[in-house]
Amino acid sequence: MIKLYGVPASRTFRCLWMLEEVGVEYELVATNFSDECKTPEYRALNPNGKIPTLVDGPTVLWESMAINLYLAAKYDGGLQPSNAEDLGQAYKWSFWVMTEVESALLDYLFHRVIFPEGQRDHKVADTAWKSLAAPLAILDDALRGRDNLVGDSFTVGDLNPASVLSWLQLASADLSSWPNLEKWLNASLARPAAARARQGGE
Ligand SMILES: N[C@@H](CCC(=O)N[C@@H](CS)C(=O)NCC(=O)O)C(=O)O
Repeated sequence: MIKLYGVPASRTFRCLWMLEEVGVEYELVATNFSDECKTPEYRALNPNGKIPTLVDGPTVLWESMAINLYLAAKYDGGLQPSNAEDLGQAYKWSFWVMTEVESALLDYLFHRVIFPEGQRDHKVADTAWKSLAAPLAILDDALRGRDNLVGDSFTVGDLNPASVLSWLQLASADLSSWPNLEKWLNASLARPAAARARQGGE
């Protein structure tokens, strides 16, 4: 059976969401991101000592976006774009969200919400928020007049960026400047599979 190592309140959520969408049987092997992912046994699977890691038979994969692109391609959950052109777009949004958005969004989340008040640097949060305006506007433009980023149904090309941007919801960020993005993100995160993933799956 597929094994996913991690905990829901981490980037593991992204892959749990994908597994729930795909509907394949899997086991979540609870592995936290402090000490449990630093053991020699775990590092043999993922030398980075980070979660998540997916083990599917002989295939061992790390990097959350790669895991999800693999699951979409391998299992027939309807989340794989139907042609090479749309697949290219799904790769684009997956790499883009990791390179252009994730780091600033994490700064924003930690310094606005996660750290205890005394450890928050509001300047870091403000700078991060300013730097997010351009990429969020790009996403908003791409979603004008459409429900999905890629093709005409929900695919991994939506799930991957939405799973990263779920941190905006966690931070209760005001998205009213980007109404197309806000509508798409709310609709994506309201999917039953996303709700199950937040609880760590069934
Ligand atoms: N690019 C990796 C990042 C993985 C990552 O940083 N995971 C965090 C938890 S959300 C972690 O394991 N951190 C432990 C550490 O940095 O020591 C991915 O998307 O899978």
